[in-house]
Amino acid sequence: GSPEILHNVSNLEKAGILNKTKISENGKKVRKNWAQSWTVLHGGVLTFHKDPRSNQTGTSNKTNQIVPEFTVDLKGATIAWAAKDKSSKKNVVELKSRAGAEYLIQYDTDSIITDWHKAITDTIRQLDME
Ligand code: I3S
Repeated sequence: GSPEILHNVSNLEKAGILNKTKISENGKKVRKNWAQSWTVLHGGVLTFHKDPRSNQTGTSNKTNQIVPEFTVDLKGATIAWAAKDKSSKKNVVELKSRAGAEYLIQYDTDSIITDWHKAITDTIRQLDME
């Protein structure tokens, strides 16, 4: 019944717009493909959704659908502020999954990326204790 625990639980749920790209898969570098993504942190999993604007087919009714693109299981993942040589962008966070994939997430507004960094860090710590 501690308020700290309640506070942490609410921290583990988050959603918003981020810029993201995968940078490696199975230890192999892949070409960056920066794209804006509706990003949801829920149940220890990050889900990146396709940018609806990249999927427009005229006036079709599908243009506003939010379609998941890929997920990152945060169990066993690591997070760090990215070194300068990882990207020319500001406020870049590097996320490595236990499965061995690496991603960069980025947002120009300091407070927004700081909140994501904290939420993901807290989630990883929480999962490590389970
Ligand atoms: O780390 P890199 O390879 O310099 O990343 C840049 C490239 O992916 C570039 O596209 P091309 O693959 O067409 O060269 C992107 O447009 C840049 O955004 C990437 O660098 P930043 O520094 O923005 O992460």
